[in-house]
Amino acid sequence: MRTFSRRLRVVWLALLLLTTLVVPASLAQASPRDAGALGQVVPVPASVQPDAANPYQLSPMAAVSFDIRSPQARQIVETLAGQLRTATGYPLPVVPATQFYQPTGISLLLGGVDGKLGDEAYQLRSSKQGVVIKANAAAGLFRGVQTLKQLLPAKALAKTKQQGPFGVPGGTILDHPRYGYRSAMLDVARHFFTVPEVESYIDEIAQYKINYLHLHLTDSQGWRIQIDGWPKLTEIGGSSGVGGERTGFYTQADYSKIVEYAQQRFITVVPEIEGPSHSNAARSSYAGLNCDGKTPPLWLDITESPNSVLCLTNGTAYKMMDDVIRQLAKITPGPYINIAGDEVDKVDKTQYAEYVNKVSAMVAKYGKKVLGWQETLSVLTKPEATMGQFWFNELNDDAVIKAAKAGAKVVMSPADHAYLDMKYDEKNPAYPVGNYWAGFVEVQDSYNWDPETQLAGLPANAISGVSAAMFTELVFERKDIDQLAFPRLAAIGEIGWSPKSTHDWDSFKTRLAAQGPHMDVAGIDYYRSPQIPWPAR
Ligand code: TNX
Repeated sequence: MRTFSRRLRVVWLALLLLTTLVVPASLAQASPRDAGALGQVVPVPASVQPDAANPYQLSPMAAVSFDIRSPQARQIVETLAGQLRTATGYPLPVVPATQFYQPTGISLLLGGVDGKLGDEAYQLRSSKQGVVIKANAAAGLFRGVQTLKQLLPAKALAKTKQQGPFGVPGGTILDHPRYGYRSAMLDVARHFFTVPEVESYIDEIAQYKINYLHLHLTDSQGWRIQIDGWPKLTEIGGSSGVGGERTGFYTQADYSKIVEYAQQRFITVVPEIEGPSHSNAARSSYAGLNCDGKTPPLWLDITESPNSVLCLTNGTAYKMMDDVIRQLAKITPGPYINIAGDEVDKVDKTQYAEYVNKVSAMVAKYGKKVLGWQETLSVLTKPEATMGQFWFNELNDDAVIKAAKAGAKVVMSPADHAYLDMKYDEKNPAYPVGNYWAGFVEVQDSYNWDPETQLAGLPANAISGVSAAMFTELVFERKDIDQLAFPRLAAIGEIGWSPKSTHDWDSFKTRLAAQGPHMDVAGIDYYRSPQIPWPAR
């Protein structure tokens, strides 16, 4: 990253002083047309007060400044400045600012936002003098910068030099999330995705204010995280994948790299370990995980394996899970560990309840909170300590509602709206990519639902958020992830972030269309759904 030497900074300050006196007014103005409209943002902000007569135009003299008290704010502006320098060709020095003094340009400051709105809330004020983003914490500054990037013309973020002007519409945005948990789930078990592939997905989801990355690390087709003391889990269990393709695993150092990369984008990683079902890969690795003491062959099919369920009577599975949870807890700074527990028709009911409660206790013992799929909510002895991820109606509705009334939290990811691995329609994406067991899910289907009404009787205050889930049985390449996630992830992101009162398909599709060029410059290979009035390329 470019740093700004002290001498250059002095020269620049002198220049700035000079130009504020002599730059003609015409250079400091953007026409509202160039500036676009405040509020053409996804997710739509909680409140927008346009001041069309007062747009900002990024100038060659602009500085990008950070609250002198916040090293994280500095990191955020360094990244932003780096992204804007390429296309604009402006020097955009990174300099400190205080509440009392901000150099002309873009400033990130702590404070000045109602503390009750939380760490992710921010205020963005844009005027001829500059853009000032304020927040209670660095997380809010980061979210505000995502909004700013959407308000700038896409070309300002291009990877080659562009002609200005680079305008930002004038006015004030005050924004904060509806839900504190807005996740993207990525299944790296069915098909493995490398650290750089996951990192590029993190960059993409961050643009839509997603704040959790849920990694589905194990399943019948593969075990993807190295566990000390259990080397065969990755040697054998990591050597498979659907169709024998995309095999591999993360060392704990790789995993930490992902965690850190996500953290820098204010995204928290939630690791998920499948069990007691979906466990063929583990069973193939260790004989002790099988009640007959024999390892079944690796499972490469897209369907669930006939040998999916761990043996729960000889103690080995619990010994392994204790090691797995302890080690994961150590390398996971976020609060949650996901213990899965889904699709357990073949599991003895008593053994299932014992598994869920024992593994939940391990998670608590190692200082983390329990997340699991909705099935776990049927058998929990401590629902108040748990968050269940809802994925399908009419599975165990009454149990989900009962657990929620007893204090469990619920994350909503209904498959017919929020499963990103579903196809948009019969032809898209083209065969063999994408599933359709929950039906085809066009962009409008992913947008038109509400977490509060998805499951009748679920208390609204039990809902902690939403998750856009990408299972990968039928997702083969990195570009397939883009095609499936975009633009539907933006729809789920908006449902999780924006106030319910702003929910409106016509507004969403117009705002989403305006973001098409931004996705193009970000290199997102999105699906050009015919439902969205995309501008021509
Ligand atoms: C259902 S969602 C599953 C996954 C599959 C997915 C495919 C859930 C808890 N179980 O095992 O991969 O559908 O869309």
